[in-house]
Amino acid sequence: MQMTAEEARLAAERVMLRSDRLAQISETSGELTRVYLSPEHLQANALVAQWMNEAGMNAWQDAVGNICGRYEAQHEGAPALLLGSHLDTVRNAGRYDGMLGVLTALEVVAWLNKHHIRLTQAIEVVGFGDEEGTRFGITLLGSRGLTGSWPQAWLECEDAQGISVARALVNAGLDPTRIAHAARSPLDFSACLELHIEQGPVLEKAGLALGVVTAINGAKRLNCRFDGEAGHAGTVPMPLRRDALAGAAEWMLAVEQLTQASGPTLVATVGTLKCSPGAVNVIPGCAELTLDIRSPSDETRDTLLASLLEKAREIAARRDLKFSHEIFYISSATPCDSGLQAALSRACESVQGKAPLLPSGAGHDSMALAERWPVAMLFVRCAGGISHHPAESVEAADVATALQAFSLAVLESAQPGPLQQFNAASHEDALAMIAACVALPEWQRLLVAERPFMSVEALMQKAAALSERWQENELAQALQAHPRIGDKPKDASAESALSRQEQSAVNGQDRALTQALAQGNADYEARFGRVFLIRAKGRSGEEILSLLQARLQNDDAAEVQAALEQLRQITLLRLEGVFIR
Ligand code: 2AL
Repeated sequence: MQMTAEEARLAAERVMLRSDRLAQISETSGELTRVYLSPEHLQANALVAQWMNEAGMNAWQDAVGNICGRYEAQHEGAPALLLGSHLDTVRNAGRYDGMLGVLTALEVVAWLNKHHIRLTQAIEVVGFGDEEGTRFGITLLGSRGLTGSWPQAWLECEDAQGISVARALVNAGLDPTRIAHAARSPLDFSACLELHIEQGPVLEKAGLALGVVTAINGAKRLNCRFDGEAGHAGTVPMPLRRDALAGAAEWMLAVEQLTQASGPTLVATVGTLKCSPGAVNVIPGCAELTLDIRSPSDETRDTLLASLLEKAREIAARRDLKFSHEIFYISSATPCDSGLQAALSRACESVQGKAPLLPSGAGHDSMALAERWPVAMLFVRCAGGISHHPAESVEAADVATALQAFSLAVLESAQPGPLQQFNAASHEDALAMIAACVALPEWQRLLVAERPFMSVEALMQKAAALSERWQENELAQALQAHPRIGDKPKDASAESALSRQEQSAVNGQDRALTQALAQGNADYEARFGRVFLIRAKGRSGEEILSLLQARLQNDDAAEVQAALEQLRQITLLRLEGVFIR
């Protein structure tokens, strides 16, 4: 079942009309400005709630003013896939930034509802009340309501009229003492998908309607300064000058060149420059400038920043200047979940043949949501990359393509992943899911008893911690039926199937290797009285053989520890195979 091109075309038409309709709800006539907790915000919420109801959802406004709707799963109360974006705007805004994500999410649900499709997970659509931070200068109030990470101090922040967040909540009919009621349990949502306009020119340049976001860029901002010596513009010969602005200028060009040479996803900007004394006939003694540097990876950002600062120091030394800097803002990059990215990529490939990957240079609700849930984003091309401007625009045809792709990704993602299955399964079924990882019933039982797990990482951590308890007894027990390395397990058990895959490097044709391993296994068994065990995945036959020979030199106690370590590695790799799609 898939949204047809005609269904998508009609749904996109509705999205365009509804975007126009929402754009009329503005505090300024003739332009769009809709800020958090304003009468217009509440009006937009009411309209979206009505559309949610029409799409077969139950709608409610939460304790921080987000408008939320739930489309129930096959079984009531199942965890939900969260879709949505924000309904607030900057001043004199465009009509798609944020709203497109809410309106397309509604269309996906309306389509499910029309075809009576209930998924294993529910769908919740949220129109966040504040992402832009236009009114109070603090951002992501809506999504941070859901994550439960509103600092108490936010209630005292004031708008330009001196109205505090607390007062604005009261004025909007909300209760500042009930903020925590907006927070959702980590188990409420399996994941979050946000569709958004790109707000940049990359997709338009590539000639594609859709792209999959790899990460939301992290940033650092710095105040920088070159100090030299002011002097008479007429009397000081060129070689004797210590011109701070000339040093800064040389550095600015180096920033541009080094950043460009560092790869397409890094950006660095010198956005302000002030020189003093600042007179036509005076050599600049001081140049102050700011640097903004962003990247989808904190590591590559910091590597580039180190080389930019090194360059500044080198320029300063050569020109007899002093360079100094201070970092005044840091935000970490938000990587998108790889499984969800893959689902969005498959969906994009299916509707537009290609799935370009790109980072997001702008901040989004998903940044906050990622504190609790896996997130991913689908970008839609916008004309000229223009955003935060009334000229912001998208093509209805692109919205139709986006709806087809987004609905495919939703269908795929709202079916339960292995972690949800494991969390929801009966005790016996959950045991069966992990039975082939290691033949240790007690370890299996303890792991199953620890359910539910909030994430695969949490499960892996618990599994690793439980495996740290293993001793010689567990080793003997786990190895009772374990195949020798180099032997092809012949039975049809799930564990044997895994073992065959893992051992592919030594299942090959190399007779000399096979013989040497057989001899090594026999020596090992004679020496230690159990099967030689090694994590085979990722290792060549030669490496395995040389490790086998090295391990034969171990004393008994050291070898127990070495074998246990291998057993842990094999078990955790198998567990990853079960839970990471
Ligand atoms: C194995 C096995 O089955 N998988 C693996 O990585 N190593 N067996 C063994 N004797 O080392």
